[in-house]
Amino acid sequence: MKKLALHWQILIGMTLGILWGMFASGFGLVNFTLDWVKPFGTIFINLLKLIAVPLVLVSLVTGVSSLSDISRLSRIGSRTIGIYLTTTVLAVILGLLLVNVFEPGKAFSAEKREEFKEQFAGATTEKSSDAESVKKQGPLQPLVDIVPSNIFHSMTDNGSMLQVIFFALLFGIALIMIPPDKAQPVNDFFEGLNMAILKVVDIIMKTAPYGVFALLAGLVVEFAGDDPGSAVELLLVLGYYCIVVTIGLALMIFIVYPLLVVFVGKTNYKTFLKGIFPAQMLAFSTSSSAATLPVTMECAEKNLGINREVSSFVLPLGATINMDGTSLYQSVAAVFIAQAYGMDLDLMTQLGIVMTATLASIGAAAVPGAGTVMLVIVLQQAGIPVEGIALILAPDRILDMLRTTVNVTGDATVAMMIARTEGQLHPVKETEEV
Ligand code: DAS
Repeated sequence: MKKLALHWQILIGMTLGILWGMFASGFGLVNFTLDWVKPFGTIFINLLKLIAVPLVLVSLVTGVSSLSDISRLSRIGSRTIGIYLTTTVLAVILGLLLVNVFEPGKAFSAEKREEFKEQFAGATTEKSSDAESVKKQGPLQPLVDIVPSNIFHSMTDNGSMLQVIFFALLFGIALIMIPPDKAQPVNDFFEGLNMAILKVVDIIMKTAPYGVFALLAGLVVEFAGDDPGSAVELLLVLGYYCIVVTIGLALMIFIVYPLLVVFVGKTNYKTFLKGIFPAQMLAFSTSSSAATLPVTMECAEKNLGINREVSSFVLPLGATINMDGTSLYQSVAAVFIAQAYGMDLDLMTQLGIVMTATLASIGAAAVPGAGTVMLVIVLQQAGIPVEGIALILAPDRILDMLRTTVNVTGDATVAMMIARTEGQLHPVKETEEV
């Protein structure tokens, strides 16, 4: 029997995981699932994070050093960042339009809104301390944070992917500038290292169906607990809020990106979606653009025919600074909380949200929940009660799965646009598809 393509295996793993979670929460198997199933999901995510940094470092060095000249790198870089910023601002504005039209926060009853003021008064103080530390650092801090003082520290769990990218760019440019006979052995070494790392990605991906099963089983039992029938009104309004976010994210996937892929990427959107589907499924299951990056790059190269010169630069950068799904979510969440507290935000405040949600999504790490931590900055800038974040924490993990899927799709869209306009596409070999 022909082996099922990876994305169908992942989809089956996800479905069985959700079904197991629902069964477990209804039949008192919550602790069993958290103790004996969820850890395999954590192992899977760790494996992906293990390979993400070495992959970015090595593929970026090989990608950059293979560029014929530095002028092409600066052209690709400036165009990539320009398009990333444009799609992010567009996502924020779309989010603001939707939340002001649908007004999900106003669906709460008046007494519920009063209740929020007391109930959430002391919550999420640690989140505001995060924002405090970020605010104290001044306007150029995001620029300073890009330059690493110790590349080995940048590669650790609490390091920074942007710093790894900075180092890889610098090192790759240096390889272009030194005499070819001196650079060749280094290029050969990195080429071999890159092949080995891609093989590791292949091995890890064979465990994906099992990893996502465990991830989603754990998520469902955590969200439902063993008392699924609680707080009906809160659930209904949160459901409405989730629908508004989901409509925005769906418009990005089915309207905004198709226009860019078809008219600039000159590629059939169905082909594009099929090619990036494994990465989307993984983004959905892991809620981490960084953990998904190895697969996003493999899909871009093997399924979409994007040359490594582009994929190794555009995708790691996108996973770090381009989070359209996150920025749209932050704009909806901020206004939803303001509405729940009975606040009407004027146009200037909402325009301020466009700027802060764009910056917050650039600064958000490509890991689960990062967009919610950075939401604190958006709320503070707009004068919205930060404790309101507690309102939206319950469905956050599920929305994180959806917005991470949009983040990854947005990165792949820009990679497709750059590859097409730079003439950096190669024929796709059916046998090699992920
Ligand atoms: N989970 C983040 C990512 O990996 C996005 C977010 O938290 O908003 O893209």
